[in-house]
Amino acid sequence: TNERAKWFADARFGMFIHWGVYSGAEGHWKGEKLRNDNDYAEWIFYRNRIEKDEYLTLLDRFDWDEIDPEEWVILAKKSGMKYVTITAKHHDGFGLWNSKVSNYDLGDYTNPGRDIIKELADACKKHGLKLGLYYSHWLDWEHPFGWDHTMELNPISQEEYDKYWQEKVIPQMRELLTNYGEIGMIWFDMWIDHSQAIVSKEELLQLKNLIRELQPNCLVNSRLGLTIEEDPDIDFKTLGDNQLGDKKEDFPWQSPATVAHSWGFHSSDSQWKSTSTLLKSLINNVSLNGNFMLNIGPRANGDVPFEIQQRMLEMGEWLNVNGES
Ligand code: JFZ
Repeated sequence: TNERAKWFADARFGMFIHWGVYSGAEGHWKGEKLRNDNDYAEWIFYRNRIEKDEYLTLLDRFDWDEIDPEEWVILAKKSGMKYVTITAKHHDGFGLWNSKVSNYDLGDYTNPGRDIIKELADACKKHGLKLGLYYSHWLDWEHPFGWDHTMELNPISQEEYDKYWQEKVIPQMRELLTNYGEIGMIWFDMWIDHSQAIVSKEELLQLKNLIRELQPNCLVNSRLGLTIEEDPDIDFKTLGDNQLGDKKEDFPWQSPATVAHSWGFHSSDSQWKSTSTLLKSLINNVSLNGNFMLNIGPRANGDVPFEIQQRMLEMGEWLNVNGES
């Protein structure tokens, strides 16, 4: 494996954090449930066709005095996790930091302006965990030229999409890789072949090259939209959501997983996996030299659902007795 990814291959266990404006909706909008078959709470902006300014009224439900990202890091640490990856920008296009590139971000909608990426970066440094940033590059439902992936809402041209790319994606990535110290990984999210997508291979390579230039040690996952087979410079492969590994590979890989169903907090989620099921998934992947990244979807006040905390802490106790360190 490549030198850059060695820490990751050894890390084994990480925390995924899905938290954003959608957390305030808890999977419901004006008495309606999420439309369509995809009931991921973080998709509500798109599924329920919410207007982009009205969507931000959800921020009124956030309790800014209560929110402390260090608590998420402490939970990760107690659970035996070695890194955390947060949704810096999910598909809704809203940045959790103070972005000078866009007005659709936390810095512009909190007073005094909050920067959750900075707070989380500081907490990670303090507790010795690596920081990963999820950045939705392909999809951005907020930008007029971002992609809603079906084009049913706003058909856009290749030129327009490139404008979104050069105006928002590239400069925001520059901010994230410049202002927060060492970033362990950028976690991209795209699940179709780039030849079928509006984003071009050139744009994907531009993005990867920017990361290599600004932070040569920062990892890039395969959901950038390039497979390891296609580009051996990709650091690790991300399997499908909740898909576990079934064989050893020549490269590092990872399964992203949820404790229930939705990634963002969803008040109707009730099918919690048991601690032993989650431990078996972790052990399965570790035995195949893989990684397991388990998600928390904190509420608008920052609280992690009790059911998730309990299971993660039990996993941490098991690892204390049976883990390598
Ligand atoms: C994506 C996002 O749409 C979702 O909101 C969440 O962030 C998740 C981690 O990633 O959803 C996916 C992406 C890829 C697959 C399935 C769901 N896949 O490859 O099976």
